[in-house]
Amino acid sequence: MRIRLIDPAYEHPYISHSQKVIKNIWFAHLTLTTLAALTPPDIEVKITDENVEPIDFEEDVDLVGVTGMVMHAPRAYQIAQRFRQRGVPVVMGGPHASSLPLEAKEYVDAVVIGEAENVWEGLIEDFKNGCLKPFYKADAFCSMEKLPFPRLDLLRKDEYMTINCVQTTRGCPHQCDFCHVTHFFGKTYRCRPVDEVIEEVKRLEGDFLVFIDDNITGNRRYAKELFTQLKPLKKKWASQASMTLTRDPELLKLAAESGCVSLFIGVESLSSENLKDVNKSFNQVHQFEEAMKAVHDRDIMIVAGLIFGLDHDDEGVFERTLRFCERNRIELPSFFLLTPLPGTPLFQRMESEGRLLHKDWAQYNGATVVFKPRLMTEETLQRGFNWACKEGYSWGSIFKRVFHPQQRFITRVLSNIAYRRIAQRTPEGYLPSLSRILQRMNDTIPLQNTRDLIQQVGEKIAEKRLLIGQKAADTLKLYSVYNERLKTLFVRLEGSIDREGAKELVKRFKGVLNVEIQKVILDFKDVGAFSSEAIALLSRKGLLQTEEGKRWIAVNIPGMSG
Ligand code: B12
Ligand code: SF4
Repeated sequence: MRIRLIDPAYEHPYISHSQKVIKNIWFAHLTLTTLAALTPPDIEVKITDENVEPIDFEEDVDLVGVTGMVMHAPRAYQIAQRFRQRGVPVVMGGPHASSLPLEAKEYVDAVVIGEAENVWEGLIEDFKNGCLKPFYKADAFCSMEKLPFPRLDLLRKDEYMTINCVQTTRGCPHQCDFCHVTHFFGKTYRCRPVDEVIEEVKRLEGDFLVFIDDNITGNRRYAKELFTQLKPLKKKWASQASMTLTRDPELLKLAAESGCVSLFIGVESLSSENLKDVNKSFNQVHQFEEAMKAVHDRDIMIVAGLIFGLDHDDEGVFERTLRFCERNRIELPSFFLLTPLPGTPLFQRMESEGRLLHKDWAQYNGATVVFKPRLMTEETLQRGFNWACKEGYSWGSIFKRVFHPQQRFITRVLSNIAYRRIAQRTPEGYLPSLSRILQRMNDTIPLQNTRDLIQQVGEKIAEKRLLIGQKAADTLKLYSVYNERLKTLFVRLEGSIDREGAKELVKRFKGVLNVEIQKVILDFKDVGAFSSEAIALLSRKGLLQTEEGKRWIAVNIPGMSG
C-alpha cells in the first residue's frame, strides 16, 4: 500500500515565500514527518511539501493525507478534489479540519479531528478493509512517552533553512483568546520524557535545531531539566516562549547556556487593555522593556510577535509599536493582523458581534483584515499594517535595531535581510495622518510648581489621590484614543495639573480639531489636584466645557461632577 502525505502551499501574490526565502528562514512542520513515523512499516509512505516541490497529481497512490492551517484550507480542498476525481481517497487532518470537521468532510473522505497518534493506525486498517469512517477522533490526548522520532529522512533537506525540528511539549498553560493552541490541546500541557528528547536531538546532523513547541518554558521545572541535559550536547537552538520566561533569571540563564540563540516571544500589544481583552494579562506592559533587556543580556535574539487591530488599537498603534521595537532593538519584529481563527474564543466573539467580514479562509493569513476593527476602518488598519511591515524592514529601522553589543551581529543582519525581502513585497501602506498627533497625546508631562496644587475635595478623588501616590501627582499623564468611526478623540488625564501643565495641555490641544478629529472628550476623572491658575487657564481656553453638543467636552471635572 502507498500513502502520499501533502502539506499544501499557500498561494498568495505577496505572502507566499519564494524558494530563496524558504531556504533562508523556513523549517518544515513536524506534522507529516510525525504522521509518516506513525505509519506501519509495511506501508510505503512519502511526503510532498508543496512549498518546496510540485504535487504529482497523476501519481499511483492508494491514499492521500492532507494537512493544513486555516489559511491553507481552500488549497487543501483543491488538492483533495484533484485526487478524488481520479478515485484516490483523501484523508484530512490538522488545525483547520480539526476546527471545522463538517466543512472539511464535504471535500474529503475522512477527517481526523485532533491528534493522529491514537487513530492513524486504526484508520489505515479501516481503509485496507474498505470501511473508512467519515470521522476519527481519539478519546484522549496521546501519551508523550515513546513517541516515534519524526521521519526527517523523507524531507528534501536542502530546500529548507533546517529540517532539524523537535517537539518537546504540546499545548500551553495559557489561554489567549486568539490562539488556536489551547483550543486544539485543551487546557493540557504535556511534556515528553527529557531523555527521549535528548536522544532525538543527538541523532540530528549539524549543530542547529528548532524546538517547534508553542511555549517551551510552560513548565519551568521541566524546561530547566531539559536545558540542563542539553548543555553537554553543545547545540544551538531556537524556539517560542511566553514572556513569563523573563521573570525567572535561572531559567533564562539555563536556556542561554544550553544553546538558545533566538526566541519567538508573543509581545502582542503595548496596551494593557488589549492584553486584558484577549486574556493575556500575564504580559505586563510596564515590564516589557526590562523583559527584552533580560533576554538580550543573555545574548538571545528576539523575534517579537505583535498584533495590530485589537479593540483598543487606534491609528497611533503602528508607529508606537514600531518605535518600541526600535528602542528595544528587537531583532525581528513580526507584525500580524488580528485574525479570528475558527474554534478560538476570539472567533466566537467576533462572529456573535457580527464583525467577521467573510469566511474566505485563504484570507485568514494574519496579513489581511478579515473583521471590522473597533476604532479604525478596515482600510486604515490594512494600510497601517502594510506601513509597519515595510517601514520596520527599511534600512533605517534595521540599523536602529541590529546594533547592540551582543554577539551574532552578522546573523542579526542576515535575518533582517531575509525578512526585508518578504516585507518589500507587501503592498504600499501609509502611516495614518493622525499618528504623530496621537504620539503627543499619549505622553507624560512633568509638572513644575506642585506647591500650589489644591487637592480636590470629594471622597472619590481623595481615594484616588492616595492610590496614585505622591510620585504620580508630580506629573500629568495623557492617555488618548482616537475613534476613527466616531471621529472623536478621547483623552484621559491622570495625575495633577499645575499652571505649566495646563499651558502644555492647551499647546498640545490647540488646533487639534480638524477635518478628522471632530470632537474631543477630556476625562478628568483621574486628576487628583489642580492649581487655581490651571483651572482658570483651562476654562479660559474652553477646555472645561461640559455642554453636550459642543466639540470640546470635559467630563468628570472634580468638584463639578462629584
Ligand atoms: C512551527 C509552526 C510554524 C512555523 C512553520 C514552520 C516553517 N515552515 O517555517 C512558522 C513559525 C513559520 C509558522 C507560521 C505560521 N503559523 Co504556525 N505553527 C507552528 C507550530 C508551533 C508547530 C507545527 C508542528 O510542526 N506541529 C507538530 C505536529 C506534530 O502537530 P500538528 O501539525 O498539529 O499535527 C498533528 C495533528 O494535527 C494531526 N494532523 C495534522 N495534519 C494531519 C493530516 C492528516 C492526514 C492526519 C491524519 C492527521 C493530521 O496529526 C499530527 C500528529 O498528532 C504550530 C502549533 C502546533 N503545536 O502544532 C503552529 C500553528 C500550526 N501555526 C499557526 C498559525 C496561525 C501560523 C501562521 C498563519 C501565523 C501567522 N498569522 O502568520 C503562520 C503561517 C505560515 C505559513 N505560510 O504556513 C496556528 C494554526 C492555527 C490555525 N487554526 O490555522 C498554530 C496551531 C499555532 C497557533 N498559535 O495557533 N508556524
Ligand atoms: S502564550 Fe502563546 S501559545 Fe500560549 S495560549 Fe498564548 S498565544 Fe497561545
